[in-house]
Amino acid sequence: TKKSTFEIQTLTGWLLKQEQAGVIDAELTIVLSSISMACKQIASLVQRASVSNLTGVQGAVNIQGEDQKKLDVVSNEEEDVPVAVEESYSGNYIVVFDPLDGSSNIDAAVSTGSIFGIYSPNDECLADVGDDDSTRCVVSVCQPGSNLLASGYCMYSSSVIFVLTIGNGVFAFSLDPMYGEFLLTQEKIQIPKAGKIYSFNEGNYQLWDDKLKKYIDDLKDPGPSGKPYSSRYIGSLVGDFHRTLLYGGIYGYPRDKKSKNGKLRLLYECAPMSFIVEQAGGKGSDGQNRILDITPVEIHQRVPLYIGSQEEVEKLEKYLA
Ligand code: P6P
Repeated sequence: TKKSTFEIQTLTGWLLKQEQAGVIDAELTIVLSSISMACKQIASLVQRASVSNLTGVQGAVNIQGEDQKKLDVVSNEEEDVPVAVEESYSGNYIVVFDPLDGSSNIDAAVSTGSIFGIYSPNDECLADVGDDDSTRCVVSVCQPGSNLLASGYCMYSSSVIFVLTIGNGVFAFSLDPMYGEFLLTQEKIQIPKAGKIYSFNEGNYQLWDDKLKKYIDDLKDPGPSGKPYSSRYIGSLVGDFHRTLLYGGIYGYPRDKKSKNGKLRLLYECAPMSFIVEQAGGKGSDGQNRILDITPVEIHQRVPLYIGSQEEVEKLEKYLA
């Protein structure tokens, strides 16, 4: 039966319910509300990019030497967001985030997304993060993804969808532009145990190791059913992951001869997505190890990522063993 508007829960209402139930505390409620507000602002910027001349490159490059899009810079406003500094850190939570993942898609209006993860501070300092930040010790993110208290993403696509887990299942909230509110649209999402969709950038095929090539070749074998796997790849982790979460299958960004640890970042891409997928009954692996068991030793550490339906990830792991 169709719910009346009054029954439909807003994200704000849902968070307050979780707080009343003692699942999260007031501070985490505020942190999550702030993140959802930031995502609404990024959604507005992304959807108006072409008309507000915010497409194209900013002209600078990021810490990895990649061209920064204008929207990368705007979405990641750091001036007014103090980097947590050990001596003055006072909050109880650390937020790691990728403000606009897949931003190379912006100019073609293809899905992009923001990814975040929330930890309690660890008592260790990760490391000096570089000369210009030598006075700052980035407060403890050197902990495995299994310590995540919450993680989520906001996908900017044909609709704007905020997907969140606080450790009791995966929930999706769709932005209703009429109210400017995220409304609960899916509860306790479960990823299909298997799915015949694989999402890899096969342009790198020649750079992959032979075991992986064999895996991909076998997915294309029609087999007794006469139906091979389908390939779907939009070059945006959030969009490719969201489709995998709902339809099943596997997304992979392998290591290759060019990039010995693959391309994706453990801390603010692979671990948050792996927390979500495990909460939905799926798996996140680097090909051998559970992503959530890996402790980062460097903030921008890359790891290979294979994530999706349990049976599909386990099948991949067998090929790579
Ligand atoms: P490639 C976007 O740059 C990103 O970080 C992910 O969102 C996406 O899945 C991947 O890289 C695309 O990388 O090498 O296939 O263009």
